Formats: sequence, C-alpha cells, structure tokens
Amino acid sequence: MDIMTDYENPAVTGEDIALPTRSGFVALIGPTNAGKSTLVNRLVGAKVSIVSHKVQTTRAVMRGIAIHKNAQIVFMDTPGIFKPRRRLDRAMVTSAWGGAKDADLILLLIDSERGLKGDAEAILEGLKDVPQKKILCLNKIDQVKREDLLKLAAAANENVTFDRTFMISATNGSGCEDLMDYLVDTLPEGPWYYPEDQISDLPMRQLAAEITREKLFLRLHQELPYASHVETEKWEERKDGSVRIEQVIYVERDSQKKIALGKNGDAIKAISTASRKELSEILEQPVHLFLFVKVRENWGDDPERFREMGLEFPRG
Ligand SMILES: Nc1nc2c(ncn2[C@@H]2O[C@H](COP(=O)(O)OP(=O)(O)OP(=O)(O)O)[C@@H](O)[C@H]2O)c(=O)[nH]1
Ligand SMILES: [Mg+2]
Repeated sequence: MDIMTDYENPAVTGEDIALPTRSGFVALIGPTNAGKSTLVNRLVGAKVSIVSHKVQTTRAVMRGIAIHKNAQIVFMDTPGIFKPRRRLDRAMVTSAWGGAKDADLILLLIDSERGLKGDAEAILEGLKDVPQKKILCLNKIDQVKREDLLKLAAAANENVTFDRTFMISATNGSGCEDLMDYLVDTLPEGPWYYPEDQISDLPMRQLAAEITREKLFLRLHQELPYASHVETEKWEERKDGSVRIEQVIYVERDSQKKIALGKNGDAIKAISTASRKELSEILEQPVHLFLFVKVRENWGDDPERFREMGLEFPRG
C-alpha cells in the first residue's frame, strides 16, 4: 500500500490537542447501487468518487480521506459486488474484495430498501471468511419504515458477527456523525498517512475522466455506459489561468459512437457541458473541455485500459 511514511503529524488543534492521533483504512463494500460512493463523499465532505442511479458506477477502489476529531480515516470506496459476467466485471469484483483485505475495518453497506436479496446474501457469505472487524450500515433509511429496518438488522446479523449496526442515510447525513465518532474510537492509534489537506489520492487527470464518465452514466442508457470508458489525453495549463483538457470516450462499436454523439451532437454536447461545469468548480479555474468519441472494439479485453483504471487484468 503506497502510504506516506515520512509525513510529520500535523498538530491537532483545539480541544483534541492532548489526544494521541489515530488513523486507519475503512473499506466500504456492498452490493452495487447501495450508496457506497455517496457515503464516502458525505463522510469526506467533498466529491471524491462518482455517483449515479445506475448499477456498477464505481470501477476501481477510490480513496477518500477524512479527518474527524483526532483521527484521519481513509475510506476505500470499492466497486459494488455482483455476479460478474465480462472480464471488466470480474476485475471490479476482485478489486472490491482486494480493498477489503487491505483495510483495518470493513463497513458493509446495504440498501435498506432492497434488503438482503441477491448479491447482499452472497456478500454476507463471503464476509464470514474475512478476519477483520466488521460493521453493518443500513443505508437509505429515508426510504423505509423503522420496523423493517430492525428486521433487516437482525437478519444480517444472523450469520456474520458485526461489531455494530448503524442506520444511516448517505444523502441526508442522518446517523453519519455517530458512525464517524465510532470510527474514531475504533481505529488504532498512530500517525496520519496523508497530509492534512489531502482528500483523495487520485491524480487530477483521472478524477477528471471519472467526472466525465459520471455525466455519461447520467445521460446515456442501456448498455452504453457499460460499453464505454473515458481517458484524459491532454492537460494544458494556459497563461490566462484556464486549462485545456482533451478526453477520449472509448466505445466498442460504431453504432454506440452514434448514440454517444447523439442527434446533431446533442448527447456529447450535454455531457461535455455538465462535465466542464463541474471540473471548473473543482479546479477553481476556467476549463476548456474537448471530448472525442472513438471506437475501440476490444477495450474491455485490453490490459492497458485496466491498468489505466487501476484494475488488475484477469487472465483467461
Ligand atoms: N434515498 C436515498 N438514496 C441514496 C442514499 N444513498 C445513496 N443513494 C442513491 O443511490 C444511488 C446509488 O448511489 P452510489 O453512491 O452511486 O452507489 P454505489 O454503492 O457507489 O454504487 P456502485 O458504484 O454502482 O456499486 C444514487 O442514485 C444515490 O443518490 C440514501 O441514503 N437515500
Ligand atoms: Mg460507487
């Protein structure tokens, strides 16, 4: 794990001054669409991982770094765990379980509305063999009745030993303060891993590609989001304080390229406008964004693309 070991602990301010620092890695795992990325963004207090209403949005482990009281907590947002079909699916699921291996604590996130149906059951089964301390978070409690939550909590605790169960809403923040307090008390004493002002370890070029991919997930439907992949090709800081960014959206077929462009280029224009707007907010500078759509039939079987995404390439 590439952590900064020579980093001097920054002074903890105010009332926490006498407390020793704490730090650790918390892996969020769960079925796809449970709200893992939404929760990481909420706990970090900034967007570090993209979110959409579609399944399989996150493709690789994204780290979000939060400071709460005397602790620095590194959240590892992982791809949702589901029954994989394509090579990319397998790499995503492997990366999620790999994230869990590296963590001090495992946070299983369940969508309370969906309950334990389908993938959640299989994940609970897989968790039995995971040695780390585990906690359960029932998310989206804004959508369900309290008595259903209690039943769900009991059912999930039947076969796996969770240290604690939290009931939260990642979108409205309810229960999140209690969760953070618990994490501070639970993580080991030790120096912080990252500088105090760092919230992500993703290079800006990659975050920018992710932001465009999010807009694409929000705008395009059916198989298209899953058949596409975004890379930042050029990043040019200009004298006038603006930045010129060129990105390529890879799709698998010519017919998909047509849909990605849209009638009169409407789709690509909408994606580009939304992405440029968010990027200029994040970068706090004007952004000139140029998007190109290219057909690359076998990108889903190309080891180089997996490396770019931060995924292991599954052989065979
Ligand atoms: N009502 C409600 N919706 C939520 C809550 N948390 C997340 N969502 C929604 O759930 C959807 C999925 O959220 P994501 O954060 O992308 O879920 P994920 O678990 O990261 O999904 P993958 O990356 O695809 O595995 C989005 O539409 C969120 O707005 C919540 O507490 N309440
Ligand atoms: Mg996600």
